[in-house]
Amino acid sequence: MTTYEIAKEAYANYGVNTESVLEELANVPIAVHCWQGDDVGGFERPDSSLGGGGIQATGNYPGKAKSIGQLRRDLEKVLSLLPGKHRLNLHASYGEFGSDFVDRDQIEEKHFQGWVDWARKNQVHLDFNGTFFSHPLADDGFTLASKDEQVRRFWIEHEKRCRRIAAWIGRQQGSPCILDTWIPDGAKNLTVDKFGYRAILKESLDEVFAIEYPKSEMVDALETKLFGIGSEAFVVGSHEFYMNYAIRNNKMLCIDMGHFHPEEDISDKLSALLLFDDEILLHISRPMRWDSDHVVLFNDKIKMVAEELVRSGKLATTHIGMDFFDASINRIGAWVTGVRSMRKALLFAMLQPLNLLLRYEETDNGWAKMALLEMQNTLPFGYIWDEFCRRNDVALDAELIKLVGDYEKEVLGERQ
Ligand code: RNT
Ligand code: ZN
Repeated sequence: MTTYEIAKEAYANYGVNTESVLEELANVPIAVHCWQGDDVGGFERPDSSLGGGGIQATGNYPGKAKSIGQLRRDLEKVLSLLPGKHRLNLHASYGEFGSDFVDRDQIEEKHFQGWVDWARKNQVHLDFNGTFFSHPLADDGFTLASKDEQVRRFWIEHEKRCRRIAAWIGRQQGSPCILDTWIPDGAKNLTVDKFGYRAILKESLDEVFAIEYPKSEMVDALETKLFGIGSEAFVVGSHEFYMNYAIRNNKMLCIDMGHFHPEEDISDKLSALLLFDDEILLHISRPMRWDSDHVVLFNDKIKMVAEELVRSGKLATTHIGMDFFDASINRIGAWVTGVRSMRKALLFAMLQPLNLLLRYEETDNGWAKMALLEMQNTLPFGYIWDEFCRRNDVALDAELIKLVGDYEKEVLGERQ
Protein backbone atom coordinates (compact mmCIF):
# COMPACT_ATOMS: atom_id res chain seq x y z
CA MET A 1 0.00 0.00 0.00
CA THR A 2 1.28 3.46 -0.84
CA THR A 3 1.12 6.27 1.67
CA TYR A 4 -1.63 7.80 -0.44
CA GLU A 5 -3.70 4.62 -0.35
CA ILE A 6 -3.41 4.52 3.42
CA ALA A 7 -4.56 8.12 3.66
CA LYS A 8 -7.33 7.62 1.13
CA GLU A 9 -8.76 4.87 3.28
CA ALA A 10 -8.46 6.90 6.45
CA TYR A 11 -10.54 9.69 4.93
CA ALA A 12 -13.00 7.28 3.32
CA ASN A 13 -13.86 6.08 6.82
CA TYR A 14 -15.40 9.50 7.37
CA GLY A 15 -17.17 9.59 4.04
CA VAL A 16 -14.59 11.77 2.29
CA ASN A 17 -13.70 10.97 -1.30
CA THR A 18 -10.10 12.07 -1.73
CA GLU A 19 -10.12 11.38 -5.46
CA SER A 20 -12.75 13.97 -6.27
CA VAL A 21 -11.16 16.43 -3.84
CA LEU A 22 -7.80 16.17 -5.59
CA GLU A 23 -9.42 16.84 -8.92
CA GLU A 24 -11.48 19.76 -7.70
CA LEU A 25 -8.58 21.38 -5.86
CA ALA A 26 -6.41 21.59 -8.96
CA ASN A 27 -8.99 23.82 -10.64
CA VAL A 28 -9.35 26.41 -7.91
CA PRO A 29 -7.37 29.43 -9.16
CA ILE A 30 -5.10 31.29 -6.77
CA ALA A 31 -3.79 34.66 -7.90
CA VAL A 32 -0.06 34.97 -7.29
CA HIS A 33 0.91 38.58 -6.62
CA CYS A 34 3.76 40.03 -8.65
CA TRP A 35 5.01 42.25 -5.83
CA GLN A 36 6.69 39.67 -3.58
CA GLY A 37 9.61 39.51 -6.05
CA ASP A 38 10.82 43.08 -5.76
CA ASP A 39 9.47 44.32 -2.41
CA VAL A 40 6.57 46.20 -4.04
CA GLY A 41 9.02 48.42 -5.94
CA GLY A 42 7.58 48.32 -9.44
CA PHE A 43 9.47 49.31 -12.58
CA GLU A 44 8.40 52.82 -13.37
CA ARG A 45 11.88 54.25 -13.15
CA PRO A 46 15.22 52.49 -13.18
CA ASP A 47 15.55 53.23 -9.46
CA SER A 48 11.96 52.51 -8.39
CA SER A 49 11.64 51.78 -4.74
CA LEU A 50 8.83 51.84 -2.28
CA GLY A 51 8.19 55.08 -0.47
CA GLY A 52 5.34 56.73 1.37
CA GLY A 53 1.74 55.70 1.24
CA GLY A 54 1.29 53.32 4.12
CA ILE A 55 2.81 50.08 2.94
CA GLN A 56 6.28 48.90 3.66
CA ALA A 57 8.50 45.95 2.89
CA THR A 58 11.20 45.31 5.45
CA GLY A 59 14.43 43.41 4.99
CA ASN A 60 17.31 43.46 2.56
CA TYR A 61 17.90 39.86 1.59
CA PRO A 62 19.98 39.63 -1.59
CA GLY A 63 18.50 38.56 -4.91
CA LYS A 64 15.62 40.96 -5.42
CA ALA A 65 14.36 41.23 -9.01
CA LYS A 66 15.73 44.44 -10.52
CA SER A 67 14.04 44.27 -13.91
CA ILE A 68 10.87 42.89 -15.42
CA GLY A 69 12.96 40.20 -17.09
CA GLN A 70 14.28 39.07 -13.72
CA LEU A 71 10.85 39.23 -12.14
CA ARG A 72 9.38 37.08 -14.92
CA ARG A 73 12.15 34.55 -14.57
CA ASP A 74 11.48 34.37 -10.83
CA LEU A 75 7.75 34.03 -11.41
CA GLU A 76 8.31 31.18 -13.84
CA LYS A 77 10.38 29.44 -11.20
CA VAL A 78 7.70 30.02 -8.60
CA LEU A 79 4.92 28.77 -10.88
CA SER A 80 6.93 25.63 -11.60
CA LEU A 81 6.85 24.89 -7.86
CA LEU A 82 3.14 25.49 -7.35
CA PRO A 83 0.59 22.72 -7.85
CA GLY A 84 -2.79 23.66 -9.35
CA LYS A 85 -4.14 26.53 -11.39
CA HIS A 86 -2.93 30.11 -10.90
CA ARG A 87 -3.44 33.67 -12.03
CA LEU A 88 -0.98 36.53 -11.86
CA ASN A 89 -1.92 39.67 -10.01
CA LEU A 90 -0.20 42.66 -11.57
CA HIS A 91 0.18 46.18 -10.19
CA ALA A 92 0.00 49.17 -12.53
CA SER A 93 3.53 50.16 -11.51
CA TYR A 94 4.82 46.96 -13.15
CA GLY A 95 4.14 48.06 -16.73
CA GLU A 96 6.82 48.15 -19.39
CA PHE A 97 7.38 51.84 -19.79
CA GLY A 98 10.62 51.79 -21.75
CA SER A 99 13.22 54.44 -21.13
CA ASP A 100 10.72 57.31 -20.78
CA PHE A 101 9.01 58.00 -17.51
CA VAL A 102 5.29 57.41 -17.84
CA ASP A 103 3.28 58.90 -15.01
CA ARG A 104 0.28 57.10 -13.53
CA ASP A 105 -2.22 59.28 -15.36
CA GLN A 106 -0.61 58.36 -18.66
CA ILE A 107 -0.48 54.56 -18.56
CA GLU A 108 -1.92 52.70 -21.51
CA GLU A 109 -2.75 49.24 -22.73
CA LYS A 110 0.49 48.98 -24.69
CA HIS A 111 2.55 49.12 -21.49
CA PHE A 112 1.03 45.80 -20.49
CA GLN A 113 1.16 43.97 -23.81
CA GLY A 114 4.34 42.20 -22.72
CA TRP A 115 2.60 40.86 -19.62
CA VAL A 116 -0.39 39.69 -21.62
CA ASP A 117 1.96 37.82 -23.94
CA TRP A 118 3.92 36.42 -21.02
CA ALA A 119 0.72 35.32 -19.31
CA ARG A 120 -0.50 33.53 -22.40
CA LYS A 121 2.80 31.72 -22.75
CA ASN A 122 2.73 30.69 -19.11
CA GLN A 123 -0.94 29.77 -19.13
CA VAL A 124 -2.08 32.14 -16.44
CA HIS A 125 -4.75 34.82 -16.51
CA LEU A 126 -4.04 38.31 -15.24
CA ASP A 127 -5.66 40.43 -12.57
CA PHE A 128 -4.82 44.08 -12.08
CA ASN A 129 -4.35 46.78 -9.42
CA GLY A 130 -4.13 50.55 -9.56
CA THR A 131 -1.00 51.87 -7.83
CA PHE A 132 -2.00 54.70 -5.52
CA PHE A 133 1.12 54.71 -3.37
CA SER A 134 4.86 55.39 -3.83
CA HIS A 135 4.15 58.61 -5.67
CA PRO A 136 4.74 62.30 -4.85
CA LEU A 137 1.02 63.02 -5.33
CA ALA A 138 0.22 60.48 -2.60
CA ASP A 139 2.71 61.89 -0.14
CA ASP A 140 0.23 63.89 1.92
CA GLY A 141 -1.86 60.76 2.42
CA PHE A 142 -4.78 61.46 0.12
CA THR A 143 -5.47 60.37 -3.47
CA LEU A 144 -9.06 59.79 -4.61
CA ALA A 145 -10.26 61.52 -1.42
CA SER A 146 -7.96 64.50 -1.75
CA LYS A 147 -9.33 67.98 -1.18
CA ASP A 148 -6.83 69.23 -3.71
CA GLU A 149 -8.78 69.09 -6.94
CA GLN A 150 -5.66 68.68 -9.08
CA VAL A 151 -4.43 65.74 -7.03
CA ARG A 152 -7.86 64.15 -7.09
CA ARG A 153 -8.16 64.53 -10.87
CA PHE A 154 -4.75 62.90 -11.31
CA TRP A 155 -5.80 59.80 -9.39
CA ILE A 156 -9.24 59.64 -10.98
CA GLU A 157 -7.50 59.58 -14.34
CA HIS A 158 -5.21 56.79 -13.09
CA GLU A 159 -8.16 54.72 -11.95
CA LYS A 160 -10.07 55.26 -15.18
CA ARG A 161 -7.07 54.08 -17.13
CA CYS A 162 -6.61 51.06 -14.88
CA ARG A 163 -10.20 50.01 -15.51
CA ARG A 164 -9.79 50.43 -19.24
CA ILE A 165 -6.57 48.41 -19.19
CA ALA A 166 -8.19 45.71 -17.04
CA ALA A 167 -11.08 45.40 -19.51
CA TRP A 168 -8.62 45.19 -22.37
CA ILE A 169 -6.71 42.43 -20.55
CA GLY A 170 -9.94 40.59 -19.84
CA ARG A 171 -10.99 40.70 -23.48
CA GLN A 172 -7.69 39.30 -24.63
CA GLN A 173 -7.51 36.48 -22.13
CA GLY A 174 -11.18 35.52 -22.32
CA SER A 175 -11.49 35.67 -18.54
CA PRO A 176 -12.59 38.71 -16.54
CA CYS A 177 -9.66 40.66 -15.14
CA ILE A 178 -10.29 41.64 -11.54
CA LEU A 179 -9.24 45.17 -10.77
CA ASP A 180 -8.61 45.67 -7.08
CA THR A 181 -8.61 49.22 -5.82
CA TRP A 182 -6.78 49.97 -2.65
CA ILE A 183 -5.95 53.57 -1.81
CA PRO A 184 -3.86 54.62 1.17
CA ASP A 185 -6.05 57.63 1.95
CA GLY A 186 -6.13 58.56 5.58
CA ALA A 187 -4.39 60.50 8.30
CA LYS A 188 -1.88 59.87 11.05
CA ASN A 189 -3.53 62.34 13.39
CA LEU A 190 -7.02 63.08 14.58
CA THR A 191 -9.15 64.16 11.68
CA VAL A 192 -12.01 66.57 11.99
CA ASP A 193 -13.68 66.34 8.60
CA LYS A 194 -14.02 62.59 8.24
CA PHE A 195 -17.43 63.00 6.68
CA GLY A 196 -16.05 65.40 4.11
CA TYR A 197 -13.23 63.10 3.02
CA ARG A 198 -15.55 60.15 2.74
CA ALA A 199 -17.98 62.20 0.68
CA ILE A 200 -15.13 63.09 -1.69
CA LEU A 201 -14.12 59.46 -2.04
CA LYS A 202 -17.71 58.54 -2.83
CA GLU A 203 -17.86 61.24 -5.48
CA SER A 204 -14.59 60.11 -7.06
CA LEU A 205 -15.73 56.50 -7.18
CA ASP A 206 -19.09 57.49 -8.65
CA GLU A 207 -17.33 59.33 -11.44
CA VAL A 208 -14.95 56.48 -12.14
CA PHE A 209 -17.66 53.83 -12.16
CA ALA A 210 -19.95 55.85 -14.39
CA ILE A 211 -18.08 54.17 -17.21
CA GLU A 212 -19.36 50.62 -17.41
CA TYR A 213 -17.51 47.57 -18.66
CA PRO A 214 -19.03 44.15 -19.28
CA LYS A 215 -18.50 41.73 -16.41
CA SER A 216 -17.00 39.31 -18.86
CA GLU A 217 -14.08 41.73 -19.28
CA MET A 218 -13.40 43.25 -15.89
CA VAL A 219 -14.79 43.27 -12.37
CA ASP A 220 -14.07 45.94 -9.76
CA ALA A 221 -13.11 45.10 -6.20
CA LEU A 222 -12.79 47.64 -3.38
CA GLU A 223 -10.30 46.88 -0.62
CA THR A 224 -11.29 47.92 2.89
CA LYS A 225 -8.86 48.71 5.70
CA LEU A 226 -8.85 49.58 9.38
CA PHE A 227 -5.55 51.45 9.64
CA GLY A 228 -2.11 51.69 8.10
CA ILE A 229 1.33 53.13 8.76
CA GLY A 230 0.71 56.85 8.62
CA SER A 231 -3.06 56.41 8.69
CA GLU A 232 -3.50 55.33 12.29
CA ALA A 233 -6.17 57.87 13.16
CA PHE A 234 -8.31 57.73 10.08
CA VAL A 235 -8.74 55.60 6.97
CA VAL A 236 -11.18 57.01 4.44
CA GLY A 237 -11.92 53.67 2.75
CA SER A 238 -12.90 51.82 5.89
CA HIS A 239 -14.74 48.53 6.03
CA GLU A 240 -18.12 50.17 6.59
CA PHE A 241 -17.53 52.69 3.83
CA TYR A 242 -16.79 50.12 1.16
CA MET A 243 -19.30 47.59 2.41
CA ASN A 244 -22.06 50.11 1.89
CA TYR A 245 -20.61 51.46 -1.31
CA ALA A 246 -20.18 48.00 -2.78
CA ILE A 247 -23.65 46.76 -1.99
CA ARG A 248 -25.33 49.87 -3.38
CA ASN A 249 -23.24 49.97 -6.51
CA ASN A 250 -22.90 46.32 -7.29
CA LYS A 251 -19.19 46.15 -6.68
CA MET A 252 -17.17 43.42 -5.11
CA LEU A 253 -15.44 43.81 -1.75
CA CYS A 254 -11.83 42.88 -1.19
CA ILE A 255 -11.21 41.52 2.26
CA ASP A 256 -7.54 41.56 3.19
CA MET A 257 -6.77 39.37 6.21
CA GLY A 258 -4.39 42.02 7.53
CA HIS A 259 -6.85 44.87 7.43
CA PHE A 260 -8.72 44.24 10.66
CA HIS A 261 -7.99 44.25 14.31
CA PRO A 262 -5.62 41.31 14.93
CA GLU A 263 -8.17 39.75 17.28
CA GLU A 264 -10.93 39.79 14.68
CA ASP A 265 -11.92 36.52 13.06
CA ILE A 266 -11.83 37.13 9.30
CA SER A 267 -13.45 33.79 8.51
CA ASP A 268 -16.55 34.79 10.44
CA LYS A 269 -17.15 37.71 8.09
CA LEU A 270 -17.44 35.55 5.01
CA SER A 271 -20.85 34.01 5.51
CA ALA A 272 -22.29 37.42 6.35
CA LEU A 273 -20.82 39.04 3.25
CA LEU A 274 -21.41 36.19 0.85
CA LEU A 275 -25.06 36.06 1.70
CA PHE A 276 -25.50 39.51 0.20
CA ASP A 277 -22.62 39.73 -2.29
CA ASP A 278 -22.38 37.38 -5.23
CA GLU A 279 -18.63 37.53 -5.36
CA ILE A 280 -15.79 38.49 -3.11
CA LEU A 281 -12.05 39.00 -3.45
CA LEU A 282 -9.75 37.83 -0.67
CA HIS A 283 -6.25 39.05 0.00
CA ILE A 284 -4.65 36.20 1.85
CA SER A 285 -2.04 37.51 4.22
CA ARG A 286 -0.57 36.85 7.66
CA PRO A 287 -0.71 39.89 9.86
CA MET A 288 1.67 39.38 12.73
CA ARG A 289 0.47 41.77 15.44
CA TRP A 290 -0.48 44.30 12.75
CA ASP A 291 -0.94 44.51 8.98
CA SER A 292 2.60 43.28 8.48
CA ASP A 293 2.04 41.19 5.34
CA HIS A 294 4.08 38.23 6.57
CA VAL A 295 4.38 35.15 4.37
CA VAL A 296 1.22 33.07 4.65
CA LEU A 297 1.59 29.84 6.59
CA PHE A 298 -0.65 26.82 7.00
CA ASN A 299 -2.02 28.02 10.31
CA ASP A 300 -5.40 28.13 12.03
CA LYS A 301 -6.47 31.46 10.59
CA ILE A 302 -5.90 30.40 7.04
CA LYS A 303 -7.58 27.06 7.63
CA MET A 304 -10.63 28.77 9.08
CA VAL A 305 -10.98 31.00 6.03
CA ALA A 306 -10.71 28.03 3.68
CA GLU A 307 -13.12 25.98 5.78
CA GLU A 308 -15.68 28.74 5.64
CA LEU A 309 -15.43 28.98 1.86
CA VAL A 310 -16.02 25.27 1.51
CA ARG A 311 -18.77 25.09 4.13
CA SER A 312 -20.70 28.00 2.67
CA GLY A 313 -20.48 26.56 -0.84
CA LYS A 314 -19.06 29.87 -2.03
CA LEU A 315 -15.60 28.79 -3.10
CA ALA A 316 -16.59 29.04 -6.76
CA THR A 317 -17.56 32.71 -6.53
CA THR A 318 -14.66 33.70 -4.30
CA HIS A 319 -11.50 35.07 -5.87
CA ILE A 320 -8.39 34.20 -3.93
CA GLY A 321 -5.42 36.52 -4.21
CA MET A 322 -2.23 36.49 -2.17
CA ASP A 323 -0.89 39.62 -0.52
CA PHE A 324 2.33 39.39 1.43
CA PHE A 325 5.85 40.65 0.96
CA ASP A 326 8.90 39.72 2.97
CA ALA A 327 12.27 41.11 1.92
CA SER A 328 14.15 39.48 4.80
CA ILE A 329 14.32 35.94 3.38
CA ASN A 330 14.73 34.26 0.01
CA ARG A 331 11.89 35.85 -1.97
CA ILE A 332 11.27 32.84 -4.19
CA GLY A 333 10.94 30.62 -1.16
CA ALA A 334 8.62 33.12 0.48
CA TRP A 335 6.37 33.11 -2.57
CA VAL A 336 6.35 29.33 -2.84
CA THR A 337 5.65 28.70 0.83
CA GLY A 338 2.95 31.37 0.98
CA VAL A 339 0.98 30.23 -2.05
CA ARG A 340 1.36 26.53 -1.30
CA SER A 341 0.09 27.18 2.23
CA MET A 342 -3.11 28.62 0.85
CA ARG A 343 -3.53 25.63 -1.43
CA LYS A 344 -2.94 23.35 1.56
CA ALA A 345 -5.60 25.16 3.53
CA LEU A 346 -8.06 24.62 0.70
CA LEU A 347 -7.18 20.94 0.59
CA PHE A 348 -7.56 20.64 4.34
CA ALA A 349 -10.97 22.29 4.12
CA MET A 350 -12.14 20.14 1.23
CA LEU A 351 -11.18 17.03 3.17
CA GLN A 352 -13.40 17.87 6.13
CA PRO A 353 -16.16 15.31 6.75
CA LEU A 354 -18.78 17.96 6.21
CA ASN A 355 -21.86 15.74 6.12
CA LEU A 356 -20.97 14.02 9.32
CA LEU A 357 -20.12 17.29 11.05
CA LEU A 358 -23.43 18.78 9.98
CA ARG A 359 -25.34 15.79 11.20
CA TYR A 360 -23.73 16.02 14.64
CA GLU A 361 -24.44 19.73 14.77
CA GLU A 362 -28.06 19.35 13.77
CA THR A 363 -28.73 16.51 16.19
CA ASP A 364 -27.28 18.51 19.04
CA ASN A 365 -24.30 16.25 19.46
CA GLY A 366 -21.87 19.04 20.17
CA TRP A 367 -19.20 16.87 21.68
CA ALA A 368 -19.10 14.45 18.72
CA LYS A 369 -18.74 17.41 16.38
CA MET A 370 -15.89 18.73 18.49
CA ALA A 371 -14.21 15.33 18.63
CA LEU A 372 -14.44 14.91 14.87
CA LEU A 373 -13.03 18.36 14.21
CA GLU A 374 -10.20 17.53 16.57
CA MET A 375 -9.56 14.23 14.84
CA GLN A 376 -9.24 15.97 11.50
CA ASN A 377 -6.00 17.49 12.71
CA THR A 378 -4.31 14.11 13.05
CA LEU A 379 -5.59 12.37 9.92
CA PRO A 380 -2.78 11.69 7.38
CA PHE A 381 -3.27 14.98 5.57
CA GLY A 382 0.38 15.26 4.45
CA TYR A 383 0.11 12.12 2.34
CA ILE A 384 -2.84 13.55 0.42
CA TRP A 385 -0.96 16.81 -0.11
CA ASP A 386 2.05 14.90 -1.43
CA GLU A 387 -0.21 13.01 -3.80
CA PHE A 388 -1.68 16.29 -5.02
CA CYS A 389 1.81 17.60 -5.78
CA ARG A 390 2.73 14.38 -7.58
CA ARG A 391 -0.38 14.40 -9.73
CA ASN A 392 0.29 18.00 -10.70
CA ASP A 393 3.93 17.28 -11.53
CA VAL A 394 5.28 19.57 -8.88
CA ALA A 395 7.97 19.01 -6.26
CA LEU A 396 7.02 17.68 -2.82
CA ASP A 397 7.52 19.89 0.22
CA ALA A 398 10.58 17.85 1.13
CA GLU A 399 12.33 18.84 -2.11
CA LEU A 400 11.69 22.58 -1.91
CA ILE A 401 14.66 23.63 0.20
CA LYS A 402 17.07 22.09 -2.27
CA LEU A 403 15.28 23.43 -5.36
CA VAL A 404 14.91 26.96 -4.06
CA GLY A 405 18.49 26.84 -2.78
CA ASP A 406 19.77 25.81 -6.22
CA TYR A 407 17.92 28.69 -7.86
CA GLU A 408 19.36 31.04 -5.30
CA LYS A 409 22.86 29.89 -6.09
CA GLU A 410 22.48 29.78 -9.85
CA VAL A 411 20.25 32.76 -10.56
CA LEU A 412 19.81 35.07 -7.59
CA GLY A 413 23.50 34.94 -6.67
CA GLU A 414 24.38 36.69 -9.94
CA ARG A 415 22.32 39.71 -9.02
CA GLN A 416 24.48 41.15 -6.28
C1 RNT B 1 -2.28 47.53 1.30
C2 RNT B 1 -3.18 46.57 0.60
C3 RNT B 1 -2.85 46.34 -0.86
C4 RNT B 1 -1.37 46.19 -1.14
C5 RNT B 1 -1.03 45.84 -2.57
C6 RNT B 1 0.41 45.91 -2.86
O1 RNT B 1 -2.55 47.60 2.62
O2 RNT B 1 -3.21 45.36 1.27
O3 RNT B 1 -3.56 45.25 -1.32
O4 RNT B 1 -0.79 45.26 -0.29
O5 RNT B 1 -1.76 46.65 -3.40
ZN1 ZN C 1 -4.29 43.75 0.25
